[in-house]
Amino acid sequence: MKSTVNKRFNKTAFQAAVNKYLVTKLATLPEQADAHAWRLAMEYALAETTTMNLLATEQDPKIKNARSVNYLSLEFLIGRLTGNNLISMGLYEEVTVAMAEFGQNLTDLLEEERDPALGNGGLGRLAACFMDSLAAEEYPAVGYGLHYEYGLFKQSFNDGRQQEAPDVWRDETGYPWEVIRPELAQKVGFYGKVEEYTDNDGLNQRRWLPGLQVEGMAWDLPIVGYNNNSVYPLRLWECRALAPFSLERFDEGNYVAAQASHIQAGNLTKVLYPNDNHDKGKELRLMQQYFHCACSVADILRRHQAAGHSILDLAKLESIQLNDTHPTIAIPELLRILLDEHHLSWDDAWAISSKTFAYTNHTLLPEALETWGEQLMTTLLPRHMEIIFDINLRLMGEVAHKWPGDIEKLRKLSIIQEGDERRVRMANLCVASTYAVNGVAAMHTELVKRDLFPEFNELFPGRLHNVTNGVTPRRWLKFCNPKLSALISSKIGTGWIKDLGQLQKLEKFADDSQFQMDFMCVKKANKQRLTDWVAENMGLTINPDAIFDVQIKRLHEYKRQHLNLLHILSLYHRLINDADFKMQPRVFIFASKAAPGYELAKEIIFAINKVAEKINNDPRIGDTLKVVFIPDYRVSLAEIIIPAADVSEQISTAGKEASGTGNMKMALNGALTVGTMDGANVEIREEVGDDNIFIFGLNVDEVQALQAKGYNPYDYYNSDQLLRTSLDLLAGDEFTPGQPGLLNATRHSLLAGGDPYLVLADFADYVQAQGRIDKQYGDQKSWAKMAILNTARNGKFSSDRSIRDYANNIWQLNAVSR
Ligand code: GLS
Repeated sequence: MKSTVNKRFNKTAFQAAVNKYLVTKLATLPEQADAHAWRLAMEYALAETTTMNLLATEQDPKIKNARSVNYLSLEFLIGRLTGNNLISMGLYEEVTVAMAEFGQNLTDLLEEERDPALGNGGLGRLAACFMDSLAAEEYPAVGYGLHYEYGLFKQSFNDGRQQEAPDVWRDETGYPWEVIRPELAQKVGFYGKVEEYTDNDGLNQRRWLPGLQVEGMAWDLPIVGYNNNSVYPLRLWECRALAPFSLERFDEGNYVAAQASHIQAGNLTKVLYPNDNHDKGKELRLMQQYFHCACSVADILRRHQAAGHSILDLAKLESIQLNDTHPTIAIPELLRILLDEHHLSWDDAWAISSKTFAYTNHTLLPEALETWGEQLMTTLLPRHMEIIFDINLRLMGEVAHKWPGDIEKLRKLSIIQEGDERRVRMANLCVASTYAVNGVAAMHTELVKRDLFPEFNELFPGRLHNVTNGVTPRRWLKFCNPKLSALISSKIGTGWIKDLGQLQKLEKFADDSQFQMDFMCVKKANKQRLTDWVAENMGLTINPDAIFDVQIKRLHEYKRQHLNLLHILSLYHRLINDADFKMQPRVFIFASKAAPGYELAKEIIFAINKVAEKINNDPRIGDTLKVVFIPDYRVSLAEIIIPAADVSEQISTAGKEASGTGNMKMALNGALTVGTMDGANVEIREEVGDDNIFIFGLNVDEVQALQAKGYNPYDYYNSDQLLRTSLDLLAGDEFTPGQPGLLNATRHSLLAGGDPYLVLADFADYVQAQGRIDKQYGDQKSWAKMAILNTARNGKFSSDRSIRDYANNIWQLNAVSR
């Protein structure tokens, strides 16, 4: 094995650095410092190493001359960095000892760190897992994102209703892991006009004269390669006003107006848009997107040219991966630079850009497919709009050539959507302008080919790929579940941390009684840890011997948290009204944020909270049924909940969840999935086998057939008594004493509202599947075996494998070890 940071660790020097930062950065002394100061000083001391390695990696000629990938994403939901970095650096034990000598407990210090919540949900978390795997696998990479001042809002409940508060993720003293890079700052323009001029060679050229300029400041976070010497940057751009601000206005003596541009510029990266799987089309959001793209593309070109490479070789050395359509404007931005600044011909510019960009589609939901009004685009980015029209003109030419006279095809494939207001379809722009497009799970990719882009698939054969998502085993097994990690390593060694497929070796212990006991003992300890957390933070007592049934993800109708709620209501009803009804004690655990503007999602949260309040305090129920809605779901909470899960709820309407990644995390940690044939559930089932998963509900084709035929939720409501009784519990004042109808919004959406996600259609089958789970849990031995097999057979879902798939099939990238 190569030399690693670990072997160079010098405890005395490290402790001296911690002392130095306590005094110089935090103005305190070891005798006076609180946990907060100790934690920061420790991080500053550790960041010395990561910053040095980041620079060394960046300067390494091997890296400069290697082909690399640039991962552009508006979201990186990185979570706390310290624990994970310690593991990657191989310093966890050493630093535990070094801090203990200061009288500080490392685990407690790690709990001090705020989560940088620079993303909404799965899409942002995937980007973070991918960065971890790029560094672990040593594929040269730079992540490009935004340095939001406020991350995803903090959630609390007031009488069961979601409240939002701003999330300040950085300390007043700064965030120790990041380093500012003023020499990498970029200027970014907006608005203004396009001008035609004749250059020195007498050629007609076009150029954009922006009306507003801002500055993009670069902040680098270190992405530390596991057990190697590579540290790649996650480069986050912060928007700042350019100084001196608007001189023109200043000269007019209009001091306040001059400040206004400062305020406007400062607003651009103030806050992350809190929408998951939903496009709101706000001007400020488009400005964020362009700001992100302009800074990132400029930086990619800067790196490329600084390494001595010709612009003509860009596509040979750089691949730019667009994480969803959010960074699509990078395409016209690169073209603009190649055309207007490098004065390449269209064909030459296009040859470069169309071989540089690749695009990942993360959703089929129509409301999430971004479009931007032509007028807004023309006002904000006039030159880019021209270039988009030029791309479309050529695309329409290709379509007309392939399907002569087929107006319908032109209409469908056009980047410009006609209508009262013309709009730019960002997904079409992506498919037309990239060399590879991928879906995120096998079934999702099939649906992209079959339903979303069938014509594009014909027009550009071979462009559409599948790369099934994955999760990093470092954070989602080794770090979050140290007890299970130790048990696994005691049986099969530690190779699984870098090669998750090795978990297969556990299969041979699935029938071993001792191993089953050890495995369930670890699960119990993790459930106890969550139980303690809930008691301490929510004042609620739950029983760690009950089934922990977990649904943690963004709140969305398609994810069907209300299907879960209906099942809970049915259990409650039966426990009270049916003396013969028996069930294993169960704790239903939810954690979820709703987009602040998504009213129904917030109503569903309210309903779950109100039902929980009643059930948890109903003496007739006792310990048998509990419902816990943990507020402020975030990465660090997931790290406590996932290892404690017995049952993983993955119950989206078939065809709606592109992949899911929580499903992978929980299965990996030994939870059994109850799920629909949707997203990556399909592949999890393939891996674990039908006997080790609880599949229920309509499949995609059945969903589509039912909808085509005309779905009527009342058909189910009228014919299924348990369903009717459960749903009607929401109508009265059972859970809101004295205030009947308060929970009606949820019920209404499922009946008169038409039940767009077929909750009622899947209810009966879901209840049955839950019955099978209840029965199975009664047989602890066979449950243990199933849980072990889930851990053993989920190696496929490592993001290391996803990244190797991208590297081999899309990016054509080689690893560079240093
Ligand atoms: C999402 C999908 O909804 C998830 O199914 C998927 O796992 C994730 C990562 O590919 O991307 N798309 C989205 O807009 N938010 C997501 O979480």
